[in-house]
Order: sequence, then structure tokens, then C-alpha cells
Amino acid sequence: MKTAHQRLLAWVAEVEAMCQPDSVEWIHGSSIEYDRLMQRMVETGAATRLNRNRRPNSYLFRSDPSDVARVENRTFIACTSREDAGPTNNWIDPAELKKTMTALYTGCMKGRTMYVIPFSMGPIGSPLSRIGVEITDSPYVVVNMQIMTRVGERVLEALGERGEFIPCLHSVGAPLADGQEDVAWPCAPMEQKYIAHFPDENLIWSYGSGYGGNALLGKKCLALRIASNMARREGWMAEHMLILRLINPQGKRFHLAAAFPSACGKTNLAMLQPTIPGWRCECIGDDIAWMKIAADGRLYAINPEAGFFGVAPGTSMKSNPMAMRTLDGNSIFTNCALTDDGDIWWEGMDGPCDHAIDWKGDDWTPESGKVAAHPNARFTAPAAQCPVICEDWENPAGVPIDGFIFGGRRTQVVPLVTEALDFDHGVFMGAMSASETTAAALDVGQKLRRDPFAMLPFCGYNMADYWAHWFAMGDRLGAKTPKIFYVNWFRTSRDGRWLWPGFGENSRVLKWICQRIEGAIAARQTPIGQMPRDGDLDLEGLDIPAEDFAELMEVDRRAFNDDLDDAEEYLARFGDRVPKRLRAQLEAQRKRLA
Ligand code: SAT
Ligand code: MN
Repeated sequence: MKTAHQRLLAWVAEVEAMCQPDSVEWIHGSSIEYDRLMQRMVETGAATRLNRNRRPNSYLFRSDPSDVARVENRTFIACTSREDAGPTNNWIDPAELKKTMTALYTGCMKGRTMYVIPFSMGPIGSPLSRIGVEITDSPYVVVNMQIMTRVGERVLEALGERGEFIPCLHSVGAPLADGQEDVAWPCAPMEQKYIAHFPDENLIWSYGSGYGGNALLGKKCLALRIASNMARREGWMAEHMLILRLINPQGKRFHLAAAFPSACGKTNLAMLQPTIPGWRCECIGDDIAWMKIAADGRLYAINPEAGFFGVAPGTSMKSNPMAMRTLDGNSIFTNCALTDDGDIWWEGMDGPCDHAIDWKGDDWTPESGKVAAHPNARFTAPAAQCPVICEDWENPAGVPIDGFIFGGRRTQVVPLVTEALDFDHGVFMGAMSASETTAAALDVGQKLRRDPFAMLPFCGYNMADYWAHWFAMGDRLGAKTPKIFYVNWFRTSRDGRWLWPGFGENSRVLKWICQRIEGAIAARQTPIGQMPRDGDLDLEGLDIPAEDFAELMEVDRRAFNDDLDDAEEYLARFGDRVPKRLRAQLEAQRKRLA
């Protein structure tokens, strides 16, 4: 591989000496190389090629049943002082963690190939982009990185001889003894898994897991945990947000960035098909936004990724037709079911399935009494294949953000849509966000948890300092701060029915949001923020009983007051690092609710 980058070459040599792979391969980023890797994995049994007539150039992988999602309890922020990681992150002293992990890494790639993947987060050449180099012994990681990021020679070219890169070391943690046969999905036991971040030196070390955000290190590890640290130091923002462009019937464009926790519908919203006449929606990103203030004083966002790593179950022509069409080919499926005609299937996909091989490789029928696809089964697909991808999705300058949306999965209490009274109040809304947990993380149980800005598992430093950073960005943006909204698509009635149809119908809420951004419409002030006046939300053609709609928009003062008590307790965990402005917002909300 042609690079004269001495620091990179030295790091690769150092890792090779420590991990002792059988061979080293640099990833060039060509399709021939991709096909060759896939072919090899089909031969070893790690991958299944899907029926070419149904889904060309697509493959299915089954993970080890113990390695199916991010492991938050094994994810560490190893900065010098524990306080800088804050109470929401797991902390280990960096020297100690390096010692532990060096022992694990020593000889860990025996019997395997070590791949070196130069990758760019963001369009190559954008001032907002950052370069990383992932070393991994997992060919599955390589092919996923090839879809999720821009990889290979063009990245090395951009890096030059002295460019900055973020070293990302990954191993599945399963060395092979001489002659030992490999398994389809090698990984290490839970107590040996470490997803480690060293923010003081922009370094990522991951060991023991081959799945998703634990292993595709450009995504959560670099683009969120490390980037959030860099963004704070350098005055920009790295957020767990989708980015979309809405176009109203007059052709006016609005750019919205929305933060929801994992598996709460970011991909669906990012590819939404508006049900209201004349409105169009285009996708820019479905998971991560990097945002910077440009010369005109406004906030511009890029999607640092090049693909979608989306939750498969529940994705259908009804819930997300644009995602389904994105998956027509050139895609990777993990832990989905394999149908008799060599295609994939999952719960919630259009049409039933009578027989399949389930995600564990076992025979499955609807009578089996278990799911065919794992709840956190994923698809990996190139963003460029999305039929509604925005023409500006790779614009190096990004798109100007008009509004932020926060939200989560709340079956109770939180109404359909609220607008913050001002930017500070919006930061309060974001900071106090809570959501019912999903299958995206393996070890968090099923409960309601606070997930500030949907960044709980992804903020690479003290969350209280992160809130302060939001206030600081607001101050710098001044009159050009995006408006802030809070939505909840998931509220149910007292008898357990969904109160809102969701999916494409969410365009009705987005329309109101755009009208508010334009200043085209007034709103009704409530103790928790601005809400649509009667008749302002476009419900034409929807058949929602008036009582249901009233329940959907209900602001239960008692419940919100109780929530503030809980919020105060939550804030106490952060001690005096909590920004005074956040506490002031809490007090103001209490007064309004009184
Ligand atoms: O596995 S990932 O972390 O990439 C997906 C998610 O949990 O959002
Ligand atoms: Mn995510």
C-alpha cells in the first residue's frame, strides 16, 4: 500500500507486533476486493449468499448468540480523571485499561489476517470530515466498513504524509491455534469484551465483539464518543441525529436534525414519505450529524456516514418503503431469517413467512414460538441506493439546520409535539429526554431511562459538560439558533392502543414544525412549551376520534411535576457540574406547572 505517512506505518507495525496476525492486508476500497472478501467468507461458512435474482450481491451473516448488540456495560471512557467521564460513563484509568487490554491483544490475531482500513467519516475533502484508520481481524467488519464509510486509497491520498487520523484498533478476541478450525462468528466472552475510548489521545481500542457499534468503529466510537470530545474542544457538535430535508408545496426547503435513541425510528423518519399533498422529504442521514457554524453564522450539518446500519425487524413497505427499496441489492444482513428461496425475512416485514432458517441457524416456522430474526437484526446498505437520498447528502459544506427535534419512545405522559419556548428551554427538553429502552443495547433491561439528547451511550465525556457545550453553541449562534421541538410518536391510550398512526403521517407534525420555523402560524402556550392550536395540525384525511386526539395532546400537570422531581434527582448525580442555566430552566418549568 502506498503511503508515506510514517506515524501510520509505525502504528500498524506496532499493532502487528502486538497482535501477531498471520498476514496483513491493506484495504484499497475496490469492489473486486469486496467481492473477494465475501467469496472467502461464503467459503468458510461465515456468510450466506442470498438468491441473486431476488437480492443481487447481498449476504446474510449470523452472529454468535451472545454477540448481538452494543454492550454498554463493557463500553469505557478512559480519560485521565474519572470526573471528566462523568456518572453516565464507565471509567477506567487509561494506563490500567491499556495494561489489561495489551495483555488481551498480545497474540490475539494468531491464525488470522489483520486488515488495515483507512476510512473517512464525511465526504473526502470536506472541512467537517475526519479520517480514521481501523485495524481489525474481522473480514465482516471490513465489508461493513466499506458500506458505512468511505474507505481505501482515496482516503490515504487525502491523509497525505502528515495528516491527522484517529487510530481505531479492533479484534474479535479469538486467536486460532495451529490447525484450529474457525467458527462462523468468532468473539470473546462478555467479561473479556472492552469497547474503550481514550479521548485524551483520540484513540479507540475495541476487543471481543464483532457486532455493530462495538466493532464498526467509525460509527458510535469515532463519530460520536471521540468526535463529541473533539467537537467540544473545537467548537462544533457531534450528535446522534438523523438529517432530513423537507420541501413544502411552494418549493421551500427546511432542514431538520432529529435525535432519538437507538431503535426509536430515526431511519423511518429520515426516509419518511409524507402523506400530505405537495410535501416531499429527502434523506441526508439516519444516525449521526456533525455540525459546525459557517461564515454566515448558521449551523451546517453533514452526515459522516456513507451507509445505513438499520434495525431490520419492523421495516416494511408500510413502515419504511424507501428503506426497503434501499435494500434491493448490495446489502449485508445480520441475524435476519433466511427463507426457502434464499432471501431474508424478519418480523414485521410485508407478508408472512411459513418456513425459514432463523437467526440462530435453526429450522423455523410461525409455530416455533420464537422470533425468526433477532430483535436487533440489522441491514447494512449504501446510502446512495436510497431512492429519496438528497442531492446534497455529500455536499462538503453540509446543509443549514432550521430545527432540532428531540424525542423517544414514551407510551405515557409526553404529548405528540411541543415546541421549546426558546433555545435554553430546548436544551432543557433535550437534557431531560427519556425513553423506554429497546433491543439495541444488550445489557440495559426494559425500562424508562433518561437519555439526554439520545446521547447517553454515546457522549464521550461528562454529560453535564455536554449540556454546557449546548448552551455555549446556542450563545455563539445567537439569533441563528435552530428552533427546538419535542415529539412522541409512541403514546398509547389507557386501553393500550397507539394514539397516533406514525410513519408517513408524521409528516403532519413536521409540517407544523416547518410552519412554526417560518413564523407562518401562531401557537398555544402551555406549561411545557408551545403546542398546536386547535385545527392547526393538518389532520385532513386522518380518522382519529376526537377523544383520542385530546389524549394525544394532553398535558398532565401532575405527571409532568412528578417528572420534574425525578429530573432533579437525576441532575443531582452530576453535582455542581450541572450548568446553572439548566437548573434555572427546571425551576421555570416548575413555576409554569404550579
Ligand atoms: O450497533 S450500533 O451502535 O451501531 C446501532 C445502535 O445501537 O444505534
Ligand atoms: Mn444510532
